Amino acid sequence: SIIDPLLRTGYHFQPRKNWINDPNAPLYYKGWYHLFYQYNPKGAVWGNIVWAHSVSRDLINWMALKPAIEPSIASDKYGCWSGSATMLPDGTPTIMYTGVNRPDVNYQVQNVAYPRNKSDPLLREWDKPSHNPIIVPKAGINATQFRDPTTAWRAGGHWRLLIGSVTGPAHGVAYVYRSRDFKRWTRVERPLHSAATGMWECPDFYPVEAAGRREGLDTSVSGRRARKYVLKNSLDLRRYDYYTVGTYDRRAERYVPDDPAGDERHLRYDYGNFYASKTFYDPAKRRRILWGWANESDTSADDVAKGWAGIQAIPRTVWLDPSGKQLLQWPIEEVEALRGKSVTVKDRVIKPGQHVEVTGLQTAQADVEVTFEVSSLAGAESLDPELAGDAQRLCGARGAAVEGGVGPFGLWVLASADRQERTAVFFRLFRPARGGDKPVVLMCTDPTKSSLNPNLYQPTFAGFVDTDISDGKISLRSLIDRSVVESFGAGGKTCILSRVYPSLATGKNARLYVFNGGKADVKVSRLTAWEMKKPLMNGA
Ligand code: DQQ
Repeated sequence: SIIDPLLRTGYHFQPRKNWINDPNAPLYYKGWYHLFYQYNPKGAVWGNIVWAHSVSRDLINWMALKPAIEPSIASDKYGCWSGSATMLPDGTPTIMYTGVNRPDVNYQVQNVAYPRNKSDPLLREWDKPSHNPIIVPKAGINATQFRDPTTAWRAGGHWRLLIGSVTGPAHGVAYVYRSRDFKRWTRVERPLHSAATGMWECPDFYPVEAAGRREGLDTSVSGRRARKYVLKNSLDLRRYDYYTVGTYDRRAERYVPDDPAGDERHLRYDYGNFYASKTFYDPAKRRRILWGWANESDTSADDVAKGWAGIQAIPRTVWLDPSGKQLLQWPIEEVEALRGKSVTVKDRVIKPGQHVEVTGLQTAQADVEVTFEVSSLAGAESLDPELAGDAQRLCGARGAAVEGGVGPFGLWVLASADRQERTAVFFRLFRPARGGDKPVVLMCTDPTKSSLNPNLYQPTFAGFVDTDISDGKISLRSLIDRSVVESFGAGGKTCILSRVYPSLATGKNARLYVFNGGKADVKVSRLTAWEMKKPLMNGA
């Protein structure tokens, strides 16, 4: 079993102990970042859900406060589930969240809470006004699948918010509710959007700046700046978050994805372990920040033995890619303040079948940035048309240990000295698919050799990288944190978070390598690895 304290993360968000899941109502107020999250005060499995609360000056060093929202009224007596924050025009933050109001079935209603003392920058106390619940499921709505209100946005005298649900057997749906006074909410008959994906949990909906511009927009921004919107849903059935980019017609209260097949293509924030995510607008640095939850991949018996389960991914800045077709994501710049000792490798050619260790620093808790260069794409493998559209299956069939043409090349992280244990984060190139002219770039995380412990969930995670690799260059960044490997391909086009639990490659015994499992030379143009310090983490 896994009770090695060296597997506990160092700089990813975690409380001192117990179970955590969804990030809730992230917000910035009077110089402090707030994060609330789903939390079981009584143990390391899901249950007894309250809103735990932490505050930070920099989104990296965290101080735990007492839970902000706990069951206390009829409409949240059996659980305070996920929700979001909205800033009212006078600067008051409000929280809207789902309450479970029946013991026998998970009957869901929506509640609101206000800060008791607006002059407290830490927003320690929250009041639930007597007009709760503010939204209840009426006829035609599945009351047991009706939850996770979004941040509300305002235009033309009306507030609007979304609630995730399902209609019929399997249509994910985002209902729109409108209000003038934030108290009485009425449903707009037609939902904002829906698709045949199963239940939509934790919807998120926000405007983005013009393609390629990194600046974020407040959720209520309208007019010319808010030409494009992002709609994200968390798929209960598949346990991942997907999004589309599209346009929002405020009058009709409808959202239309730009890509008509967007709801089938399933662009994901992250192709690994990342769920129930939520963004917020940070007015201090004018950016939109994404929080997402990563659960454990060990057994729940292990979680009980460890006394903790679940982390939040490193907050990511999100913005629209220059192509306008997808988002880019990058770890918030503040994480770089944790960088300590570093080692740089330059212009190092890795021959076919070779691996090179990056020595001179500890890498159990590290940040690695690397740029690879392949001299020729001529030897790239051809793509099996059966697998061409399915990154996950493609990588499952051609994992890190399967020799390729150009690639697999990348990093072995959290590796033991004998490399028996290693987690591979890598790229593999394929000749252009039929009809295409660009080589197909696959990014994978292969944890199948990550641990000698046999009782782990070790799925291979993969996504395609929509990048022009004609100059032969591609970059990779990995945030390594003891039992987390969080990777960003091609400047944040494709991201993969994976949980691994080495038995040998822990603490000082964790090593870092660059490997090349293809038939063509690969050059490391530049690699820098930094040891990462431990921030203040909720008193742990
Ligand atoms: N988790 C919450 C729900 C949400 C789900 C309950 C997503 O509100 O739909 O803990 O992980």
